[in-house]
Amino acid sequence: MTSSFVMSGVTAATMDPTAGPGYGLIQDAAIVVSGPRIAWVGPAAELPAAHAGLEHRRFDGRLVTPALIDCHTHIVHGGNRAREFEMRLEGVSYEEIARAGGGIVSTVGATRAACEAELLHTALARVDALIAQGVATVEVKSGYGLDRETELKMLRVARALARHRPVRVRTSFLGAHAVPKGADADTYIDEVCIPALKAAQAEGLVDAVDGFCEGIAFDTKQIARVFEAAQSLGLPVKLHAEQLSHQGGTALAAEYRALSADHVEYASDADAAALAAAGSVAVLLPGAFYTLHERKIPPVQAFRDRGVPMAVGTDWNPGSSPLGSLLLAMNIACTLFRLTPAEALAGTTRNAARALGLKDCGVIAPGMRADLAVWDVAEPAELSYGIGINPSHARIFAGET
Ligand code: DI6
Ligand code: FE
Repeated sequence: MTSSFVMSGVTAATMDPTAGPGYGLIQDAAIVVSGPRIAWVGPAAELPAAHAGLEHRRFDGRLVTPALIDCHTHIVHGGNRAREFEMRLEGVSYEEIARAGGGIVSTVGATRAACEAELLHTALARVDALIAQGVATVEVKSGYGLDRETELKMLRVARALARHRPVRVRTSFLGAHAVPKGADADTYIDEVCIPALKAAQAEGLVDAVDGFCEGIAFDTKQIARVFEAAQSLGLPVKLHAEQLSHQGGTALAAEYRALSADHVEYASDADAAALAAAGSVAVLLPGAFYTLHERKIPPVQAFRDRGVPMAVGTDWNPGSSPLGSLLLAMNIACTLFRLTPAEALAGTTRNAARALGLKDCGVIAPGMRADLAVWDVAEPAELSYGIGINPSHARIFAGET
């Protein structure tokens, strides 16, 4: 049941860009929630008389932010790859493991073997962990099927998550994630990936189309064919680009006015300029950087200088980023990529919404969805500062607690 109420006794980090850079902080704030939307936010002393008679819920000076948005995950998958973690610690690289038939392709085997109920069960546990940290919107990718049946199965499970939990799910079709064992990459793209995309779209399972542009995956020509198919279906695109090497994926993504280019460790200054011109978001995924012992830091200063919005996601997947905490992703983004805590929070709210093409969340402002997170902290930098700490006090999802 949604109702109308006033959240009072809060500090609000509105993340409203019109309030200037930083958190858009309002001390001693009040937030009016009206059904599933925010009706008003401002200093409590200025609460309009029209709202004064509503039920007041007091929060004892706690911080309220937009609910968090994890804009890049692979939380629907079978199995785990702990053995590869051990192998990497023994000195074998991620690429070597992938070329030897491990990596993404090994998760494909486990995901094909799992039934929908099993995949849903494990994915719900992951969604619960995110929700417990104030997350209200989660992007979920396919990409561990690499055949029509399993890609669609993954996307159906992703859609089911939102029927089982108070969470909003955006799906990305990631058929171009890896070349299946024994297949030819071009044949796979044309005869399996693109037809599977069309079938998934026909079932209403796709919100965006993603790919992995990398030496161990697909080149720009192959990804361009997938993007052409996406465009003909009226679907926006995004891309895993420049993660392990520079392949030109970021420029390609910009050409197709992608919602986002993700990872982008090896992106150049020219890539940053292209993203800025296209209005695309750079999604930083520090969990994969950390897990793979990467050295090349994304060109954060170039993104700042060019005005490229930066988002931060978990990339939660069983191989390169078994990271189930968006708060920890924010911490690593600050410590290893040198984001400011304000940039990290913008990266999991306002800019994460933009990376998903969502205009109704990620900011506390009138008319926005009442997706809010209440934290047991005094100031917003604490959200990025803590390591492995969860200060979540409450979460409001579309106006409901
Ligand atoms: N880049 C990533 O970090 C994940 N996918 C991708 O294209 C890794 C997926 C995996 O290792 O299973
Ligand atoms: Fe990923």
